[in-house]
Order: sequence, then structure tokens, then C-alpha cells
Amino acid sequence: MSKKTVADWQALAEKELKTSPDALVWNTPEGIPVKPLYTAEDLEGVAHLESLPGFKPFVRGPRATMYAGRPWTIRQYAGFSTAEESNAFYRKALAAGQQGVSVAFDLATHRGYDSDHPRVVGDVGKAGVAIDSVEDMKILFSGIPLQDISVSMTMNGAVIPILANFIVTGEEQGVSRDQLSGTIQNDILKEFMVRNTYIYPPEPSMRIIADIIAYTAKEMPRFNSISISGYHMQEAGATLVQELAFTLADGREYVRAALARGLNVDEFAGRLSFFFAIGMNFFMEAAKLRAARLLWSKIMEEFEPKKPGSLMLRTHCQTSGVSLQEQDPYNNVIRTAYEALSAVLGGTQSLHTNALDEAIALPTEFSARIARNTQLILQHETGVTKVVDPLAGSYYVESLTKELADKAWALIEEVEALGGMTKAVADGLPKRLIEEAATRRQARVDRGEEIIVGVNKYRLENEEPIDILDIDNTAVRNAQIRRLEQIRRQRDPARVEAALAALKTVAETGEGNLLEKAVEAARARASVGEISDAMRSVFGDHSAVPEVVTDIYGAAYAGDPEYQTLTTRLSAYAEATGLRPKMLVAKLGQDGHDRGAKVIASAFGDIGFQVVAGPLFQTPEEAADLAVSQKVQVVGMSSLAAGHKTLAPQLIAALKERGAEDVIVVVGGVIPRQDYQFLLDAGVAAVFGPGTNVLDAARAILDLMEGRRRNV
Ligand code: MLC
Ligand code: 5AD
Repeated sequence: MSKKTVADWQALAEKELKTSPDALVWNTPEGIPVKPLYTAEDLEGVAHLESLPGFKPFVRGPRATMYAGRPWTIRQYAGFSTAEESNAFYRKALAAGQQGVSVAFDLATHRGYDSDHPRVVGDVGKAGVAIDSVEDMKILFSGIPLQDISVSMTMNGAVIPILANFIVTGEEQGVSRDQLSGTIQNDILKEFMVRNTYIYPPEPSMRIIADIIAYTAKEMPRFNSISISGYHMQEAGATLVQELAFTLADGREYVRAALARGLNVDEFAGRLSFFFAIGMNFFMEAAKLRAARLLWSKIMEEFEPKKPGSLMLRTHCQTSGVSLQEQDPYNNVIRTAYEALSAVLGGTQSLHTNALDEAIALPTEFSARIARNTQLILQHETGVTKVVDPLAGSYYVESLTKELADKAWALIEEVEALGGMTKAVADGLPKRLIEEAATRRQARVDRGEEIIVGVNKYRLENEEPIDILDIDNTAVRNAQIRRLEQIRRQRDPARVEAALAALKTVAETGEGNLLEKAVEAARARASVGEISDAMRSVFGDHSAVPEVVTDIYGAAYAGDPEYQTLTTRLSAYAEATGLRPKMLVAKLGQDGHDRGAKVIASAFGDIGFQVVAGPLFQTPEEAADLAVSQKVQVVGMSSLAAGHKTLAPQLIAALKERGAEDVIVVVGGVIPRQDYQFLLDAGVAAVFGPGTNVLDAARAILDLMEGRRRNV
């Protein structure tokens, strides 16, 4: 039998298909044409194929033996309510097979507010644990030996007081800071781009990062000073190429900031770490991690380190939150399992698997157990840990690795041309590109071009609600306020004042290290809010003007009759009433997750609404003022951080106080079905939960405006 060629395959495929196999090419959102067949021809001249695990450029993994030597760390991100409750949750999880701790803080803490601050009434204890001082943190880690268990803390805005509290908690547990192991997220650039838990403007924020890198390099050799994160970019809608490029470009910027601080690259580079999302594009996600390692070692070579470890990309991964759905939620177990396998095949060092109730609430004990077991089963039952980088040599995966690396490199060069990531972020390019990608994806899903099982195809007629975690936010807040008051009574005020004054001086003069001074303030029991405020008084607050992309959602619907019917209806309404329908998209409280709000604002604008994109972090009263001054007919409140039961009624009351009870209030986002009736009873006109088609929402709002009906 003669050897068959690719041309022979082409001919056979054409016969099978009755058309050219080129018709099977899948153009991914990254702009990568994925062909139905890959062969050795695709790998000709691909340089990285020769590399071995543990050696640069580390495509095949940072360690020589990878999981055969030690499996990845099962590190589930968690935190809710009080320190006591979160501590109990961690201890149970560790006893049940979890291997590292990962703390989720509430949004008040993230943004440097104590629990008694008036701006955070709806946020305390909701999306994570409330931490106001060392006393809270000591409870959080009580019975968890900090010399043995590595702890990740996802903190960026209030990173100085939180890391200071952690160091002091160690001290008071008898663990010196050089023994503490773990990771602090400390990645502010992506906050300005997508996650939005910033406090200070970019320049002082970058200084904070450099101070932390300098301090940990000297004092905390086992601690990873930063977790340079692409995760939130993908959650916000970024393509994998954007996630890869912007994350690595952020990393390069942090290296430059540390070098500018006078550090030697080998003093800190080995303790930089990364964090990526793993979505549903199975092989491409695994290839992404391989490409990330390849590119990072290339970037780091420029800084001429002497230690091989300085070129090594080590990463945590989390399965994708946005890929999970409210509808038919047990499907989420299946999605997460595939994503977890992809992360593992890509060679992650540490992994969080999301819980099945992701799209609705924080995990319950049950859903957290299933999520954790997803990893335990991979580690113990499947054999995937036995062999290093098993996808190596796959024509497809190796080819994807190269293509992703090439495309990401081109985008990294674009960022360089703008003067690096700090400048690119100030210019707004990354944010804009990500929001465009998010809006494009929404249109694909709404149009059924991207299938989501149980949502836009195979939808169940009746959904059984599942048990979810509900947090009594008022009780948590009261408990926190009581403890804060007690601490304020018991501490030495002169010592607190002196420590805060010293911190302020370091902030003002630029001389000295902010973290070092904050450690002393934490020892004296200054609170997270007080330490943050000391720096706020010097650095100021960052505020961003929301911008909305246009002509993306509408363009995806060009020529679509259903879309046209809707836009015609809008024009008719405008003609009949003399008013173009106007809607405020409002974000209330400290909830910075604005992908949904941005996509709605963008799509509604294209459809023909006048849209006012409200700024982040408004109080209900501020949003009501804006609604009145802008004369909107509708306020669409977008909530992803579980504050809706507190904030929506307050918004309605504030509108009423201003004589604007006619304004229709609708709520969208992560709203459990269990809360719908509560919101409707409070005067909300309609609730749009996860998975809502944007055109359906627009139609429903138009119905409301035309009928002025409540309770649809
Ligand atoms: C590893 N080790 C080995 C080995 N593999 N030793 C021998 N043989 C092998 N095969 C060693 C390592 O060198 C290290 O020791 C130790 O074992 C631990 O391994 P690791 O690979 O470093 O794992 P880990 O400690 O878990 O660290 C992983 C990390 C770290 C480097 C990625 O930064 C991390 O844990 N990140 C987690 C971040 C996180 O959880 N973020 C949550 C974000 S949630 P040594 O001595 O060298 O250290 C979020 C959501 C939101 O952001 O928005 O709110
Ligand atoms: N506990 C557990 N998981 C959380 N996540 C966010 N906050 C928490 C928490 N308090 C997870 C979700 C979310 C991602 C950012 O992190 O999966 O999508």
C-alpha cells in the first residue's frame, strides 16, 4: 500500500463531505482557523518541540517530573460571611482533601472600607469574608498551621493592610514571616482593566506593588509576591489571545517596576506567579498554558537573569465562571470537569474548580464537595498524573501552542508600541478590546451561533430550583461592627496614631516601605479601613469614566428580521411619545463586575435606547440622583455580588423620595430565583437572571414602558 499524503486525505474528505473540507474550518474568536486535520506538516520548523520539562523555555512544564513527582495543589477559593464561618469551612475542606487555602474577601474589604462604613451596607460578608483587623484574620486562620499550609489571598486594592494583617497573624501564631508560604494577588493593572477593586490611582498603585515585591523578596522567601492574573480578563469576555497577551504584558510591567525600585531580577523573579482561566475550548486552553510558559521565558530573557527559575512561569488556574449556567445547573459539574482536565493537561501548579451553583450564589457545603472531588478524582483515579505533559507531540496541540504564542506576541508588541501596559491601560485599549469581544460573544450566544446546552438549546421546560447559600448580611455586619468597636476600645490610641502617621509619611515622601509601616499599624490594631485611609489621604481615590463600545451587537444582527422588528418598535415608541426610550444602567455598592452591565449598555444602545452608563460604586441615592437629572424612564440595576436584596429596595425608595416613582426599575445579573418574589414585592418591575437573551430583555422593557405595567 502506498503511503497516503495530505492531498489524498483532502480528496477523500471531499468525497465524504461532497464539498471541500475547507468548509469545516472553525474560525475561533481568537481569529485562529482550526482545521479539521493536523499532521506532521503543521509542525515543520516549530522550535519548541525539542524542549524538555523543567528546562527553559518550560513549554512542557516548570518541573522536571511535574505531577508524577507532586500533583498540582487543590486550592479552592472560598470565603463568606464572618471569619468564624469561613474558618470552619476551610478546616472541613482541608480535612476532606483540599491541599491549600485560598481566601475570598468581601468587597468592602477589597476596597479598603471597614464593615461599618456607610458605602458598604449591602456588601459586608456577601461575596467573601469580612476582615476588618488582625483579630478577624486570627480567627480566619485559627487551627490552620501557617508554616505548613500555603495560603493564597485574592487582594489587590487593600493589599497593604491585608498582607500586613497576615504577617501579624503569623507572628501571633508563632510563625515568623520567613516561614509563611502562599501568594498574594497584588495585580492592580487588571483591576483597572476588568475587575475594578482598585482604590488608588495607577501610579501609587504601581508603587504599592513594587513595595510588596521588595519586602517579600527580602523578608518572605517562601511567599509569592504577586499572582499576575488573566482569569478576570477571560471572565470579562477576553479571547484567549487577549488573556495571554495582556497578562504577560502586565507581568513584564511589574518586573520593570521592581527593577526600577533597585532590585536585582533574580531576587524576585522566581516568586512571581500567574493565574489563568480555563474555559470550554478544551485543547486551546491546554495549549494556552504551554504558550504562556514559552512566552514568559522569552520575555524574561530580556532582563538577563542568572537563575533558571527566573524564567519559569508557574500558575494557578480556575475553571471558568462565565461558562457556567443557571439553567440545568448539574451540567456545570460536567463543564467544570472538562475544564479541570484541560488545566491539568496544560500543566497548572494549582487549581480551583468552580461549584455547580456558580451562576446563582456562593457554593454550599454540598456543591463545594462536588467541586473539590472533581479534582480528587482526577488526581487519584484517572492516571493523568503519571506522565509529564501527555499532549506533547500532538500535531494539533503543538500547532495551537505556536499559533497562540505568535498571535499573543503580536498583541504584546502592540502594547509595547504604546509604551507598555500602564500606558496601554491608561489609553484604554485592552479594556476596549475585551469589551468588544464580550459584546460579540453575547451576540453569538443570543443568536444561537455558540451553543450552550440547557440555555439556548435543549432548554428544560421546568427548572427545579436547587438549594443555595443565603447570607444574612445584616447579621454579619452587626457582628463585625461589634468586634470593631471592641478593638477600638481596647487598643492603645497613641500607638495606632503614631503608626498611621508613620505610614502616611512614607506614602508622602516616597521614602521607605509601605508594607513595613503597615505591619506596625496592624500590630497596633489599626483597622483595614484606617490603614487604607492613611494612604487614601495622600494618594487619593481612582475613579473611572465608563465608556461603552458601539456597533458590535447591532452589527451581528445586520439584516435579522427579529432585530428589525424590535428597532422599528422603538422608533414607533419614540415617535408616539416624543421621547427616545432612555435607560440608566446602574452599578450599586462595591460590586465591580461590570461585564454584564457593559454588554447591556452597548447592546441596548445599538438597538435604539439612549443609554446612560452609570459609574461604578454608586450608593442608591447617587444612582437615583443621576436617574432624575438624566430624566430616564428606566433604571436597569446590574448586580453580581449578591447585594440586590439590600440595594434594590433602597434604590426604589430613593427614587420615590425624589418624586420619581414613575421610573421603572428592573434588576439583572446573578439573582437567584428564590429572590425574585422579594424583589417584585419591593417594587422591581422585572428581573432578568443569568442566561437572559438581550433581545428578550429589551422587548420586556419596552412592554413595560408601553404599558407602564408592573410585575411582568
Ligand atoms: C512542585 N514542587 C515539587 C514538584 N512540583 N517538588 C518536587 N517535585 C515536583 N514535581 C514544589 C514546589 O517547588 C514548591 O516548593 C512546592 O512543591 C509547592 O508547589 P507549587 O507548584 O509552587 O504549588 P503551590 O504552592 O500551590 O503554588 C502555586 C502557585 C501559587 C505558584 C501558582 O502562586 C499559588 O498557589 N497561587 C494560587 C492563587 C490563587 O489561588 N488565586 C485565587 C484567585 S481567585 P517551593 O519551596 O519551591 O515553593 C480570584 C477570583 C476573584 O481571583 O476574582 O475573586
Ligand atoms: N467563594 C467561592 N468562590 C468564589 N468565587 C468568587 N467569590 C467566591 C467565594 N466567596 C469564584 C467564582 C467566581 C470567581 C471569580 O471566583 O467562581 O466566578
